[in-house]
Amino acid sequence: MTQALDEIKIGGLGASRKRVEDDRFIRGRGNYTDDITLPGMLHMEILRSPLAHARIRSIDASKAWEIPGVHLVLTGDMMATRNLAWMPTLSYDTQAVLATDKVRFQGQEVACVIADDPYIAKDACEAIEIDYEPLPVIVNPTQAQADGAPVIRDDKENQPDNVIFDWEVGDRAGTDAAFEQADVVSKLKLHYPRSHPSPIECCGSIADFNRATSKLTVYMTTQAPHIIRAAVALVAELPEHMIRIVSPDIGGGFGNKVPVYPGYVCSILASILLERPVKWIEDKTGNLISTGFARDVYLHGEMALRKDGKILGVRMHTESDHGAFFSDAQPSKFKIGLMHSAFAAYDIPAAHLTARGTYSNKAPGGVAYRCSFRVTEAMFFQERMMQAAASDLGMDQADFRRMNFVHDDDFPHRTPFGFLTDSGQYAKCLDVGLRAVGYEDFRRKQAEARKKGRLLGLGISTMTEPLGAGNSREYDILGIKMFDSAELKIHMTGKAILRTGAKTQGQGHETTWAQIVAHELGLPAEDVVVEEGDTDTAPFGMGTYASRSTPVAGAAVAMVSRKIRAKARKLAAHLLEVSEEDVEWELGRFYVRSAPDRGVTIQECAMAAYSNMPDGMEPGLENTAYYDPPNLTWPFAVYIVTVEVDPATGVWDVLNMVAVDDCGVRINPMIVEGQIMGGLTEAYAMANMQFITFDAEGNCIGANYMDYLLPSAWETPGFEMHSEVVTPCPHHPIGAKGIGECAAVGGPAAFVNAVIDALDGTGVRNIDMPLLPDRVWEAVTQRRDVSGAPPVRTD
Ligand code: MCN
Ligand code: CUN
Repeated sequence: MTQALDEIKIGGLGASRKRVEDDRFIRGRGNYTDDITLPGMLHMEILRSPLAHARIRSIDASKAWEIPGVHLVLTGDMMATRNLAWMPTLSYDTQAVLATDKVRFQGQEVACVIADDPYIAKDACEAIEIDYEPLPVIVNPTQAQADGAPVIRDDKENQPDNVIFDWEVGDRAGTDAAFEQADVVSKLKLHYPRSHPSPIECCGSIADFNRATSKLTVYMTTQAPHIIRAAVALVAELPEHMIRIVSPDIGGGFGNKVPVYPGYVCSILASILLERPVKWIEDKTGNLISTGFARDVYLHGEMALRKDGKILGVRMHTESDHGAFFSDAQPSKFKIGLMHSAFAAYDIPAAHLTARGTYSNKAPGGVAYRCSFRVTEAMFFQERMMQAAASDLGMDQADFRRMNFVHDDDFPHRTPFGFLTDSGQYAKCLDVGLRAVGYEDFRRKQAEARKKGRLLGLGISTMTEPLGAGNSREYDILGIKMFDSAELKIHMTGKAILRTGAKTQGQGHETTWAQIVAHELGLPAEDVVVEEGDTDTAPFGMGTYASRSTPVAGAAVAMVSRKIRAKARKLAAHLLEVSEEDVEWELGRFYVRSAPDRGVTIQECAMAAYSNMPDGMEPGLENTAYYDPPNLTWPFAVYIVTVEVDPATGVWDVLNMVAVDDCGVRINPMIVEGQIMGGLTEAYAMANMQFITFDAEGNCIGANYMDYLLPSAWETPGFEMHSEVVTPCPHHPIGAKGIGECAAVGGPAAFVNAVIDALDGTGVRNIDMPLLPDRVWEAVTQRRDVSGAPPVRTD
């Protein structure tokens, strides 16, 4: 007699519901920061340093002030009078807002002009005269640590050199012992180039300080509005309740919109000084040259192996180039983020990581670009190392991985560096991938092709990613613990509004959160509107990055729905005139256990909450949940690529790419596939074409889309995605794990492994990314490794 709803029909868990936000995006009706115009609004432009390292002898802004339409010129000295010339970074360093003493990278913010329109402001920037005294430039960790190297951060006490940190983790003695027992030691040196998230929308803000109300409203491109509110309150010493941060629609974040940038700070100060709204919209070069870089890491590794293929131990050393300020955006206490999540999927008795970070005359880097805080580097290193080790042992790539995988019944598993993974079916994922790509068959074809001089290759990569920062015990941002929140209000007609502390930048939260509510309450997803990003209305949360939204805010959505259901049950008992214990739940409806025909819908309960509640019950049907996850979620994936390399040109083509992702229960399979496709595209770009480098003077090569290549649909290969392996997260209320970054994390090694596999027998062990044709050609023809960042031509 039950009348259970069809969950897929109401857009619940597992429905490939079309993205509701796309209705406005594809009609050009989105509301991005630059779409917002306020009465009396002024425009700000930033003057950036042309030099990578120079002392500022003087700044003369008098000509800029004289230009009609200019309202304010901000310089470092003026910022200093308000104690705002420098700001704290998320990694407990300081960063210049506007340079006072020196410029430390090309593109650094030196002055700002606020004018009637952006063109006047830009012209006025050019009228500012600055006398620079050039200083020697450092563009990599080797130069940073050379004898007599200039000290970049001479502004800091106790900073005699350019080393930011020396950090280690793991078991040094145990690892040494493992290497003593090894039959084979496999070694590899890698470089992960500097890259940039490069979202379509650049960064920007509109600060609006209203003297009459004392309220500061800032519309801005931030992935974490509440953190910004807290930072403004603490740094600018404004009362927190008088600050409202609004993230409107965001045109892609990918990590670029996590940090606090000087432009935000300057527009806020300008608005306070001028008592007018001030808009700053970064241009593309400003975005590429100064914000949110990722990677830039040198990796050295060694693996201790038994000759039967068992891994006994791993040593890793990383040299990371952080640019002029250590502003890694990450919430752990670990200096090199979650780099030591490496090898979490493999059962390895001992591991040891040493990490050194150095300053250079480059823009601050270390932002996590589609990566849970350097997991991209960790997984790249892991899977390149796995391939090298299997080759050194003469073992099959797949067999070697399978024999070292953590087993399905071995969870929770303590990784060699101390994380606790939650669940997974690693061998099964691998088998699905191998079958899909036709592994045995391909190996045969490869051998035949080789006889004819054709170079085919197959690359395997696996990845497991710690997603969901925090829990609050281990993760915090400047002392604010990591958790998240959801607030659900059911209106009397059974329609609802849901707000969370996360902030979508294209991931589709407006669609998927409603699906969780539908699953928990049986309300049609279309009856639930989702709102995020306004600190005056959304519950406090830590924002969206590290694919933490589903693991944390998504869990809060389930929990708040359950609180609502608990109250609705009391209302149902009242309406049905039975005791609460006699009431049963099925999707969307409570009924009397002994008489299943007698029931009330969740909508009827909602109406009763406002019109017919039992005596003594608080009216209304709304609640808030804060969720502190017990652990990170650990999705797993296998990516397998086949390629053909043209030895005459070094060009390589992807023949096939198979992705097997296990992110636990999928809320919206179509959105999950979109996330994977996007991540694989970025992975392909990184492996194939993308890098940012610097010449000896510190000039940024990659500050425009002629140099920094984005793959279009034309060059991006097709991807075959598999979803048949589902290992629910044991500690998440609906069993979901994060997915937003997995493919970008695990993908690059699959492409590189495939090209290196194609060169098997040539003695080439490594070509560093990007695998540009000239680098591959050089490796093939010279039969040698091609390492480091691509050289810069200065002719
Ligand atoms: N999802 C799902 N089932 C799961 C897991 C996720 O249906 N088991 C859905 C979620 O409901 C959400 C999407 O997939 O709609 C991504 O969820 P999640 O993995 O929780 O990641 P976040 O929402 O926290 O997004 C952050 C992540 C990060 S850190 C980067 S970087 C990145 C990424 O998302 N930036 C993106 N994907 C992006 N996609 C777009 N379009 N734009 C960005 O800026
Ligand atoms: Cu890792 S880039 Mo995302 O965390 O915003």
